[in-house]
Amino acid sequence: LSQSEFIIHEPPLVTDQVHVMNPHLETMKEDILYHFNLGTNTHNLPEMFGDIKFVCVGGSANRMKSFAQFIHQELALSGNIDDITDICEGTDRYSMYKVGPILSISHGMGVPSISIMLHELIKLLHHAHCHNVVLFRIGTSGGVGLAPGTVVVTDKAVDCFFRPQFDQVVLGKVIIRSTELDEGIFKELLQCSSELDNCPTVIGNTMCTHDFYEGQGRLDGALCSFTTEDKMEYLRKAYNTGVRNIEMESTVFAALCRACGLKAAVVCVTLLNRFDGDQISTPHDVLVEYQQRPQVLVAHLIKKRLGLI
Ligand code: R2B
Ligand code: URA
Repeated sequence: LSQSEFIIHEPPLVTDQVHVMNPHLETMKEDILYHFNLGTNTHNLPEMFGDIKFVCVGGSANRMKSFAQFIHQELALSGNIDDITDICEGTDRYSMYKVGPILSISHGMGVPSISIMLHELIKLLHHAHCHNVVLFRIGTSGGVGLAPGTVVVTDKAVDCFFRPQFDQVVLGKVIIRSTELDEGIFKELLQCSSELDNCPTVIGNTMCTHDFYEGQGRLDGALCSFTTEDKMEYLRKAYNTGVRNIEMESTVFAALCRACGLKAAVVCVTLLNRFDGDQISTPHDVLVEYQQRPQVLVAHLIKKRLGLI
């Protein structure tokens, strides 16, 4: 590609507003958020979502339901956790739960899936006139040189070449967007982790790939074109540039939030140390406990921000 095919996208300054960066939206009489089964003419979005201050997203629908139930208990809200229902039950693409000022949404696996969800989520927050919203991705990852169960709070989300950018092809041209995250929030999360038992946490770079197997240098996929030594060399290179975990959504999450002026953080637990293997062979109950760690950490920050502790 020639230089002229690269466009560097500059984001707005972070303010308390949600910036949808699309002039065409203003001319539309109705906006249908198809994958949420919500729309501006069929739902009163300001009434349904106007008070949202925190949005937590994660891959699995069940985990995001558990998070909604967990945060309901943590905030000691009235009502029964069994009454927390899926706002997107009209579609099985994503699940969405609202608990007080918190929205919990699933995004599926990989960049295309979370990207579709984020476009509709950011428009939803805009249509609902939300302000001062913070987004968290709470997820799982493969660790690079860390004990399994360590929580990584992302400093920079990097691509598979260790660059802090997300490349989007638009009309045959590559748009490059920065994936830098809010330093204030990741430092606040690290402080929160020091106030918790059983939540070992580090700040590090998170590498986002477009595949779980070959794309993450695994030797156990249906295809593999490299040696064990090639894998180890790539992981060592990643480690030396500051990468501490690998997952599949952080770059587009960071880039879209930043481009729309939203503060965001990525908090992922490591399920294994990739220097020691590729298969996830940890017992199920241990994995369940690991996956609660990002939830506990983010819940702690939310409770502090709401003045509950
Ligand atoms: C972490 O875990 C999933 C793959 O197992 C993927 O969504 C990710 O980012
Ligand atoms: N999720 C990933 O993307 N990679 C891992 O190794 C584990 C979870």
